[in-house]
Amino acid sequence: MKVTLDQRLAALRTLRETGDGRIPDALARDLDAVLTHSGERRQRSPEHTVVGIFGATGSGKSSLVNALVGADVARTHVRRPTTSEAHAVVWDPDGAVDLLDWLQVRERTVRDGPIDPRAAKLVLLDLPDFDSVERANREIAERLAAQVDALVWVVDPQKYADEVLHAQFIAPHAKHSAVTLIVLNQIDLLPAADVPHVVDSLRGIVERDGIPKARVLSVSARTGEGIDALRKALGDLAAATEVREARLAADVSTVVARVPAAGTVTRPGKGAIDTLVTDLGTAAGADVVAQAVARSYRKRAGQATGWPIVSWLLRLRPDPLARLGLGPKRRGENPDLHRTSMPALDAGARARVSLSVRGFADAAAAGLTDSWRTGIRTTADRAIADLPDQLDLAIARTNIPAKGSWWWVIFSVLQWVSIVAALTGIVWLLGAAFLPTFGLPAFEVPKVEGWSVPTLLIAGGVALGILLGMLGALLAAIAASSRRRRTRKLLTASVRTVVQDTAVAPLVADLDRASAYTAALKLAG
Ligand SMILES: Nc1nc2c(ncn2[C@@H]2O[C@H](COP(=O)(O)OP(=O)(O)O)[C@@H](O)[C@H]2O)c(=O)[nH]1
Ligand SMILES: [Mg+2]
Repeated sequence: MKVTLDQRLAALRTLRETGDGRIPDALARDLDAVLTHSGERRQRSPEHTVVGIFGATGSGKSSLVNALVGADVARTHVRRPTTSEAHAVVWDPDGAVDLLDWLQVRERTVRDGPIDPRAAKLVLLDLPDFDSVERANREIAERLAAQVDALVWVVDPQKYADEVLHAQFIAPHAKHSAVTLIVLNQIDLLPAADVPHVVDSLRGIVERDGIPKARVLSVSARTGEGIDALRKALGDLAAATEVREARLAADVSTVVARVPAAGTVTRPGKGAIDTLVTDLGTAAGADVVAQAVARSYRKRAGQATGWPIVSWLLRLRPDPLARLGLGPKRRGENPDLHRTSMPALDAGARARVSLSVRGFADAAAAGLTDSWRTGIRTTADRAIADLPDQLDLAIARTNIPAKGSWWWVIFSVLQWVSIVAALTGIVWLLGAAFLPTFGLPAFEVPKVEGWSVPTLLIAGGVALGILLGMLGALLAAIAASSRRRRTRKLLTASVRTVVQDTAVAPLVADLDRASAYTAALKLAG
């Protein structure tokens, strides 16, 4: 599928946006220049073809323009030492005025009768020497070399092989070959037999400049030899409606050739994200909290279901959850204010967060080039700075299972029943033993199968109490460990949200940006 200039320019814009801060400043400026230039040129007369005549001092640019036009419109060496301003020759000023204003070409000559039937919309520019001693002149030539639709390089037999001419001026426009003509002027100064050799030699040099496709013509502005062929060549350029686009396309190619690749993008897999979540959860104290939930549960279960004679001792121990500033949320309580007082992210934990996030980011950036890796690291650093508070808040906001269990009440009631039974037995026995000493009537202690009932009550009460205590402890241990797992799961879910929003999403956004950049580079190039 052929990519249109519009698509390439759109891709160039994407490249500029996604590459911002990732590509060298000078390149970014040149991308901007191409984007601005293309936008501005396309707003102006697309029918006109602006052809610039470029060359060194004395190569005969002005003479050539005069020869082409067939009149002395341009100032030549004889009358004035140099051409210090661009001078335009137009045949159809309608629409060309705006174009010339944009090109900042003030000197204009309007002519009748085009130099070629197809060149009615031609705009011919006689330009200052690109090697002028005047800097302002050189700048005009350079600026217009970037703006015109087609370029004609004029060389003469003495200086056609000049290194500076080729290396600094022609070669940088290599991508513009489709809109470039190379003209060897002043062939009247060469023996006719030598002309083909010089042209061949020039063609060889131009090929080495990287422009194998450029047309090379030989002319004499003085004798008029070859001028008709040049007129025809300019007619070809003017007739080719795609010339203007070809120039812009060449600009895009030239600048895109300098845009560095971003490397390969590797998206973090589910495994890597899971590991990061687990690591950061641990760093944020999720394990500590889960452990505290289990311990707190066992402690409170012990208080509620243990043998009351000894279980009250448990009350003296502090609740591990309360110590962390966590516990069941009270109604109307703002969870944001309910910050944990646990040492969630001390220096060590912060170091672990930093290490995990860096490792994660480095793995994601592994295939990328330096500037992109640096960008990803900056994103990672921002995440590392934000994560401690976010994680702390996530842990504090999580509604952890800190309430008691329904079966504690049953155990509690049964424990009191066992106590009451034992006490009843004791009082009964004491009564049976001591009432007669106070002169009160003695009573028979009833027996069941040879066992005295009060003794059975005491033994049964104590045994029930101990049994209930042991069973309660067993159930509490099982329930506590399930709560520990549930807490870890809840905390992991909270941590995952934070890690996703604060670390993974921004890093993936960076990777997406690199992908968009890579796709744009491919499309624009
Ligand atoms: N013999 C000869 N002289 C030329 C030719 N073209 C230009 N000249 C002379 O070269 C000198 C410089 O010409 P000019 O057009 O001012 O060159 P510019 O500086 O490139 O604009 C002038 O003296 C011209 O007469 C040519 O084809 N043959
Ligand atoms: Mg001149």
